[in-house]
Amino acid sequence: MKKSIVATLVVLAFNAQAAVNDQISVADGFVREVPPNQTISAAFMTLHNEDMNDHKVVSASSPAAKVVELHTHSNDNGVMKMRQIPEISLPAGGEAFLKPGGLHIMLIDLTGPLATNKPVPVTLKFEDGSEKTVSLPVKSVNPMMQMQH
Ligand SMILES: [Cu+2]
Repeated sequence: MKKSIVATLVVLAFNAQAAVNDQISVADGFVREVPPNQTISAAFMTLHNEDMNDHKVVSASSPAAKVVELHTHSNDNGVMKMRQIPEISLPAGGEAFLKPGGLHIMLIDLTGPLATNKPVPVTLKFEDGSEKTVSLPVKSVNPMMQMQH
């Protein structure tokens, strides 16, 4: 009897430590509205790591796009360029800001037109394999913030 209680506590403690998706909260998420003939878009959000350990997003997926990549922007001789990155760092107790002109989740080969009344599900995968799916509204973004791919 006592043994099984100990075993249960060990399992609970392990679970509490293991699931990164429970430590990460998502706010202010949206997907950029694009013209119906455009096949790429991007998702933006603020990720807050409530844990005392560093974590990271290692990949993302969405039924709205055939290819989903983690991207950032870099200034290449005055020209802002996007590039794929292997992960998005989530510092302990800190935030990662995914916003136009910075980090973003690239939606490539959209499977259909985006609609402002149809939220887009985006699934984030963390380094422990746990996942978090958020439903993001489609919003228009200042055209000046459009970036060349
Ligand atoms: Cu991009």
